[in-house]
Amino acid sequence: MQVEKYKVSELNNAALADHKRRLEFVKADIKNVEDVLTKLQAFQVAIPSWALGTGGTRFGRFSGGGEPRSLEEKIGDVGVIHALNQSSGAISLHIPWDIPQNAAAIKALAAQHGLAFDAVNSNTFQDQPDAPESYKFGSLQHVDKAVRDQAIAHNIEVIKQGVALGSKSLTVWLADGSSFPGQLNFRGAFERTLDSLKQIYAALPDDWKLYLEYKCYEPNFYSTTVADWGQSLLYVSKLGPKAYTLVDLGHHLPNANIEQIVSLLLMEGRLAGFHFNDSKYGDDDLTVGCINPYQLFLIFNELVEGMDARGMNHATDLGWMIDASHNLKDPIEDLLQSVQAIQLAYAQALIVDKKALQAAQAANDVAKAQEILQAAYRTDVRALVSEASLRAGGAIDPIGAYRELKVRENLIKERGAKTVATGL
Ligand code: RM4
Ligand code: MN
Ligand code: MN
Repeated sequence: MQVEKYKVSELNNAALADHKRRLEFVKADIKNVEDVLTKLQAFQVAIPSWALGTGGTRFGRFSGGGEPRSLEEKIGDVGVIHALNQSSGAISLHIPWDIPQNAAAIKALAAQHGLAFDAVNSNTFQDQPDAPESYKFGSLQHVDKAVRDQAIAHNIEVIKQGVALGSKSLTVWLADGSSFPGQLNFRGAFERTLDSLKQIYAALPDDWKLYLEYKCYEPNFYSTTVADWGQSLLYVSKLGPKAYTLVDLGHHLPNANIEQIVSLLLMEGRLAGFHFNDSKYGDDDLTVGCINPYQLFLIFNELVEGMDARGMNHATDLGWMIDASHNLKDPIEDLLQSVQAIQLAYAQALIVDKKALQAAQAANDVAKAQEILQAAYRTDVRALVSEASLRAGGAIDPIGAYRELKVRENLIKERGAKTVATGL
């Protein structure tokens, strides 16, 4: 379904007076407002192809209506999101959940919606029906070379698919690990995994990056072979300059200081980027910013500070991706909320008074430092995000527009009420 530009404009016109009033209010207190708006407009967050349908829990899946039945329809859904917010100009594919049969046609379709392909993701955490070897006891870590070879070959195949789509990075997330003490020799598993990763790394084109994602538990309950940022950093340091550590916000032990991890990975030049989501207990894959928006702001504060210190381009020098799953909400609404939460945190980080913060830090003025950070966090920057969207040709209120335009109702008419998308 195509979102008509003129309909978005009509809705924007109706909302314009209120929007302008809110914008003037927030602008009065912000010195660098044009800079913030320019940066917000440039900032794009990739939508995962596996999050466009309703996700399941361990016990069931309650599919919503009009879910995309094919990669083409998934691209159409990301096109809807991007048309409304002008900030979701990329899609990240999980293979083989999504296999582009005709890469040139898929690429052309994506381009029609203004979409590029972000990182491609391999999947060696599920057995495929026609595969000779099983990943029951791991993939790149497996004790049996035949299993490792199959997993390596799959990753190389995913790189090839990504090349055909114009992607520039491979994300490797491994479910490898062990569920019981004694099951695995940790050092042996590390060495085998490293050796497998080296073979994948060797197949990377020159301008590609390998993102190694860590996760402290699940599906293995005793150990995972890339468990935390230290272990990921160890692998990527041994692999070479094209390998980076990917931070998925849901993959830490409770109360981990993720912003500090982000700061240090950036300092080392090894931060790949993010799988954004939120969580209360574990890898809950909830809407970004729905549980702990302050943490998200603190992460962006480190990102802006650290990227500026290294002269990095905020929009292009890291991978910005969502990795979420929606059991109850309409996935498109959930993704619109997620992107907006990221933009809000980014905008708030951009308005932190950095000079004043540095001075407070140098003077050990703890209360002042907190005041400075929280002054930015407590600023209502929603009008700035709306203005960036408006200037880029999107909606002042993307979710409101999605509802007004009855997108889901139309998708149900087009696709039916009982469709099920591939993915989580
Ligand atoms: C994992 C991890 C990966 C994602 C899979 C589906 O927990 O977050 O990034 O590809 O889930
Ligand atoms: Mn992830
Ligand atoms: Mn995850």
